Amino acid sequence: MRIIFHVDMDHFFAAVEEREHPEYKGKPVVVGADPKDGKGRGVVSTCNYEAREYGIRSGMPIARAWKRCPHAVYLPVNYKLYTKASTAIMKILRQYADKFEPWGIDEAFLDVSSKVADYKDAKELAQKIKREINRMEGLTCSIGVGPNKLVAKIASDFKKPNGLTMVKEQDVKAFLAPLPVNKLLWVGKKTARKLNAVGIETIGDLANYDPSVLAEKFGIWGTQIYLSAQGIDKSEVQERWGEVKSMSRDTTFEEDTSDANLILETLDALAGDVHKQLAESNFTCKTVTVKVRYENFETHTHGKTLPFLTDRLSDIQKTARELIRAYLRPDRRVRLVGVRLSNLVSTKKQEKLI
Ligand code: TTP
Ligand code: MG
Repeated sequence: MRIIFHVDMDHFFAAVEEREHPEYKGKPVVVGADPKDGKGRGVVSTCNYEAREYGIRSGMPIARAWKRCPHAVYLPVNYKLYTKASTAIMKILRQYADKFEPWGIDEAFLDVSSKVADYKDAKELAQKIKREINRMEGLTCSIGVGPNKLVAKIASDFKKPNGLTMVKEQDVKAFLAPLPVNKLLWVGKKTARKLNAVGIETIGDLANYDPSVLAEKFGIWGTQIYLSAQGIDKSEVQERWGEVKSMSRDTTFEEDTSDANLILETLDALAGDVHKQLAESNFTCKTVTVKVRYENFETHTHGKTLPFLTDRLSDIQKTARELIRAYLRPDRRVRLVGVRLSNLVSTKKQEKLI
C-alpha cells in the first residue's frame, strides 16, 4: 500500500513576512507589486487570510487589490527571504520521506509508505511534521494524505490554513465526486470550459461520463482525465534533492510600450535578477523561456533548451534577447515581459556526478 503526503505552506510569502514583522499580525498583508496609491500595474503574488477576506487573491492586479483594501500592508516580493525559508522547510520534510519531490517553492510530495503501517500512523506523522515546521520555522502548512499524488495534492488544498485531510483508498471516489473538475491537476481553465460545455461540472460527473466519448473529444488526454476522475494515479514520487523546478521574474511596464530598446533593457534586468537567484542557490540551468503579454492581454511564452548547462548571465541574456525578437513589433504594444529558467541542476549535485 502506498501512502503519499502533499505538504503546502499556508499563504507562504505573506506568512514569512508576518513572521519577520510581528507588528503586521492581524492586519491584511499583500505581497506583490507596488500599488502606487491605486495606479500600480503589477499583480498580487499572495496575501494573508485577513486580506483574502477583502476578496484579494494571487494574480489579481495590484490596483484592484488597493481599491478593495487601501489600508493593507503592501510589501515587495523578497525572494531571497522566501527561498531561505523554503530550503529549511524542504530539509525538514525530506528526512521523513522514502522518496521526496519538491514541487514548488512552498510544496512537496513525500512517499512515506515504508515509514508508516497505516493511516493512523500516517496521521501521527503528519501532525509531527506540522509541529516541527511550526517550531523550527514559525510557519503553518496544510497536509493532504492519500494513496497517490493526485489525491494527496487535492486533499492538501481541501482545508486551509493549518489543515490535515486524510483520504483512504476506499474513500477516494466519494471525496473527489463533489469537487469541481478544475481541481484535477491537469485540467486547466480551457479544458474545464470544454467539459462544462458538455455538462461536466464536478469530478463525479466526469467519473460517470462515457470514456469512449471523452477519448473521441480529447484524444489520449480524455483517457487521462477520465482515469484521474476515478482517483487513479500511478505516477511515482520522483526523488529529487531539494531542487526547485524553475525560477522566474516578470514585470509590468508603467505604460504599455513598443519601444524595443526599453523592452530589451527590461528583459536584461529581469535576467540579471533571476540569474542572481540561480547563482545564490548554486544552480545551473539549461532552458530559458521568455513571456510576452501584449496590451490586449494576449500572452506568449517561447523557450529554448541550450546544448549545455549554464550559470553565466551572458548566456541567459543572449538567449532571452534572441527569443523575444519575434515578438517585438512596432505596431504591438507590450504590457508585461518575463524570463524563466528551468531544467535546473544543482552545482553541488554536478560535483557529485563528476
Ligand atoms: P500557493 O501555495 O499557491 O499560495 P499561498 O501559499 O500563498 O496560499 P495557500 O495558503 O492558499 O497555499 O503559492 C505559493 C507561493 O507562490 C505564494 O505564497 C506566492 C507565490 N505565488 C505567486 O507569486 N503568484 C501566484 O499567482 C501564486 C498562485 C503564487
Ligand atoms: Mg501555499
